[in-house]
Formats: sequence, C-alpha cells, structure tokens
Amino acid sequence: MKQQPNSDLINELLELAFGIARKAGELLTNRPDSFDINQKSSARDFATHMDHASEKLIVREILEARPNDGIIGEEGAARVSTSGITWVIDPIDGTVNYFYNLPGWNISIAAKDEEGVLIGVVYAPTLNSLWHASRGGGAFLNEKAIYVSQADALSDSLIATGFSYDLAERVRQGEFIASLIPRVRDIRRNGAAAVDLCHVASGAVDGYFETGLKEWDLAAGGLIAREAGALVSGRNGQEAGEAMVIAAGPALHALLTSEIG
Ligand code: 2AM
Ligand code: CA
Repeated sequence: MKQQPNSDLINELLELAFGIARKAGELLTNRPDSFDINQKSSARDFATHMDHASEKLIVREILEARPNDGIIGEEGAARVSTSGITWVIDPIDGTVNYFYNLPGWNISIAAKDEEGVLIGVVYAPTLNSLWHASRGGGAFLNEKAIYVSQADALSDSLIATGFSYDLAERVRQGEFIASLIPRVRDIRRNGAAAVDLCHVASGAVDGYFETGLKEWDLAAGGLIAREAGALVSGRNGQEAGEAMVIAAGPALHALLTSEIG
C-alpha cells in the first residue's frame, strides 16, 4: 500500500512548482535573437543556452525555498536529497520545437519521494496550458479536472508518438508506424513528450507511445496521465522507462501493448 501523501507537503511542493514553472516560462517566452547550441548524443540531439538558463533558474528557485531537496535535471543538475524529496526537471521539453519557434515546448517539473512521483507540473506557455497532478489527488488542466479518453478500438484512436534521435532506431519506428497507420484514426507527432502525456490525460489524444524517454521527460507527465485514469507502462506491462512508454486508457492501453509487443 502506498502511504497517504501529506497534503500540506503536497500543497507546498505544488505552489513552489507553479511559481517556478511560470518564471521559467517567462524567461523562455522572451526568445533570444540567436542561439548557442551544444550537441548531445547526435546532430539531432542538442541543447541551447536557453535550456541551461532555464535549468539554472529552476534549480536556484528550488534550493532557495527547500535547500535540503535533491535535484535531477536534464542539463546536468544533480544533488542528493537530505529531505526525502528529489525534484526531477526538464528545463525545456521539446527543445527542437523551441528552437524552431513551434508550439508545444514546455517546462516539466516533478517532485518524488521514496514511493515515487508525488507531484507533477507541466507548463506550455504557447498552448496556454498548465497541467498538474498529485499522487492520489487527480489531474488538472488550468485548474479543471481532466480524464483520459475511453477509446476501445484502434480504428477510433488518435495516437501520438515521437521518433528517436538515433537514425537506425528511426528507421525501425518508421516501419512500425507504416504498419499501424492504416488501422488507427491518425498519428500525431507533437515533439514534446511531457505534453504528449498530458494530452493523453485530457483526452486530446487517445494514446501515446515512444521509446528513449528519460526520467525527466516522464516524471511529471506520467503522473498527470495516471491521475487522469491512464495506464502508463513499458512493453508487456513492464515499468515505463527508456525502453518504452505506452500511455492510454485501460482498453486502448491493452490494444497498444499487444501491437507494440
Ligand atoms: P527533449 O526535447 O527534452 O530532448 C521528442 O520526441 C520528445 O522526446 C521530446 O520531448 C524530447 O525531449 C524527448 N526525448 C528524450 N530523449 C529522446 C531521444 N533519445 N530521442 C528522441 N526524443 C527524445
Ligand atoms: Ca529537455
């Protein structure tokens, strides 16, 4: 049995995450005229100086309010917790969208305890959307409760996915999509994993799957999807993680799991 979360702590963490996400959103909305780029795993995988600036702001604000918390950040923030709470942050999820000035990039902020993710906040200024959830407390978009779609047939399902930064993996993904697309309503590729998971939560898509997600892509959005009624897992019911994330309402989740194999 999971421990009943402490509501004062949850409210404190959520309020802090809301304030920080909005500040980071303001910083990022003020787009620079040019970008300093540093390449990561491949030419398709990069961070801009704005990813680093956003992470710096988020880390500073967290530690000002809660100096004993741990932090795991995509752009290198790493601090061990002495309070039992660790923040898992992606300072820009959907960097390629951000770089091209396409909508959907977001700031993803989660806090976890020894039982798992406790709160999650995803803020996408270009979509006027702030999603949040707390463990056992439901999921919300701009303060309104949201629920996963009840789609139970592939043919009626709008499915979001993403493609790897690795070229060989992309070729395999393309083949799988080619086999799936005649049998689903359609496919969407939004370019930001946390928003894809939030779209599952609100029924804006029926389901989502992707490989290669890291903890910071999944922490906040995964809780938001689950709290809205989605199942979020890996292949064959394994734990969701880098190898695979499948998120959908229970009926479609079973169908997608069997398709993905
Ligand atoms: P990022 O923008 O923070 O890198 C794109 O499909 C989405 O998946 C983005 O949210 C991107 O996050 C995330 N992602 C994380 N790791 C990835 C990987 N190895 N390949 C492709 N996308 C990845
Ligand atoms: Ca990122």
